[in-house]
Amino acid sequence: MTASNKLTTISKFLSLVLRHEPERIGLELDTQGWTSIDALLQRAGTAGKAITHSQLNEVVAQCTKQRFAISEDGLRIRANQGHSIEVDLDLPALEPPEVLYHGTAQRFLESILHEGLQRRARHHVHLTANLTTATAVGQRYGKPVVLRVKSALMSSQGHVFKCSANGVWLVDAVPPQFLEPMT
Ligand code: HQG
Repeated sequence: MTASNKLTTISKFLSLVLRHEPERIGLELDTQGWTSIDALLQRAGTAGKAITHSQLNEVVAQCTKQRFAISEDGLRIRANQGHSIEVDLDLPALEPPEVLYHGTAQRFLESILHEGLQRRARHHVHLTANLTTATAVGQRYGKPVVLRVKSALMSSQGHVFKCSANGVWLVDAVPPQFLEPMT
């Protein structure tokens, strides 16, 4: 395995245990999603997925999406967003830009325009201020389509927006009247 493949494998493993299934390796996250780095490395080793401290630091530092954060004291780690398990990231509500984007697959479009955007397995609907990012996100599920979200209007009508440490905009749902497919 190349060094970069190895880091991708570790990154996926970290996403799994820090966002979705910490119990898979007997790990506990606190209410804000943090866990001890020592415990994580030790449990990963026991589970046959040995990770060194420097590999962990490299994954955190090199992740283009900055998926993970290390605490100021350097002892703990958490995922910045994307959880399916219950965590309180304790993010402040923030005024969104006028417009945000959501990338999805063409085949979901009809349902989305009917029901609005729903959070599905995650805690929030994920939006981005960056059109290129939205297209890349949509591509994961098929032929991509990007929806324009009237975020400032939503906010003025009481919808609460938060922004994760890695710049992903989070909202509970987007009703269809705030959505506009881009052509
Ligand atoms: C779709 C990646 C039909 C929604 C990215 C999406 C992101 C509906 C899928 C992060 C629907 C859920 C999240 C409706 C929503 N009818 N389909 N009413 N409402 N959907 O993966 O936003 O690599 O849970 O459009 O960068 O695609 O994990 O959400 O296609 O920030 O770090 O249901 O994942 O980051 O899929 O992606 P997901 P997402 P990471």
